[in-house]
Amino acid sequence: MKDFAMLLALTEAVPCLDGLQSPLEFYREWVCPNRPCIIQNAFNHWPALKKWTLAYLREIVGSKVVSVAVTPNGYADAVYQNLFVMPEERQMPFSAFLDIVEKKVTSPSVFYVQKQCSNLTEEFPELIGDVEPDIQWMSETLGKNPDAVNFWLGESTAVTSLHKDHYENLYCVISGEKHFLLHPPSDRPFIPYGLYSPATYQISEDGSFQVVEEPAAEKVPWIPLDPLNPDLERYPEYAQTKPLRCTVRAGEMLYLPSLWFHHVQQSHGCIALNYWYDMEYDLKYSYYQLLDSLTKAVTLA
Ligand SMILES: O=C(O)CCC(=O)C(=O)O
Repeated sequence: MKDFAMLLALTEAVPCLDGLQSPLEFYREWVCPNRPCIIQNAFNHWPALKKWTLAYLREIVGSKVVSVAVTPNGYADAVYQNLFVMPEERQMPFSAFLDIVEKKVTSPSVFYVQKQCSNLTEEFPELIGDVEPDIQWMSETLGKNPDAVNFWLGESTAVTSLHKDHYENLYCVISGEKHFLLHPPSDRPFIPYGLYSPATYQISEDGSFQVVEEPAAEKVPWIPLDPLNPDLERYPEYAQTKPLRCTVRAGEMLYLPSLWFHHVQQSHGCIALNYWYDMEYDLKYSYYQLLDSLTKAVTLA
């Protein structure tokens, strides 16, 4: 009899494929069972792999004013002082951002281009020709186009806190590497959530940051736990989990299934793109909702 983890087809490591499968095979082996994998040689044909150096980006989009997430500590969208704190969204020329990444200019703050509003198509349309507006085999696998194509470039101190999304995510690293810490949706009972008032970092004239609360705004459900340094006295249930860790290197693509919890770090100046395809709100989603409700009922009891 297979145990629970086997039934969920989980393994100790994230499996690696050395090339593409047919859409049907990919659907059967990965999307339907909700299993992550790393795919090599999936986008060797993209000119971006050779072209996208910081110097090239400076030449093509350096003069554009873009949105950059700025924080004092590298954590944008994370729980801090019992608030859900979002970054200062600074509008700045991309070249000024690159000066910071290339350490031509020093700043005590942490800068990350990470706006998840399809910023590749919205803010950097000049770069689309070096990649693709969708991943054709995935669009065929899922029968839809991506909702967003996001461009990520930032400092090694920028961290994405543990969270999950309702997207089938194809995460492509163009240069550098990304370090993912993953939990399957079935770990939900062991992952703490709280409801936090939203706030944003705002920089003062003396360069220090203030956390400014938005009192009228709706509270945000978020995970207060840092999986790199979990407070097991406060959240003892988390000790029952076994996170999967993987590094996605330049030229590799991570298939991160919907509802998987992820925490992300990166090498300095890592350039990446991801394609977010909305998940199917099917039985898998309903089961997750059920698990979420049962967890809340037990936690509140
Ligand atoms: O690359 C990152 O920092 C975060 C990526 C992420 O959260 C996502 O792709 O959903």
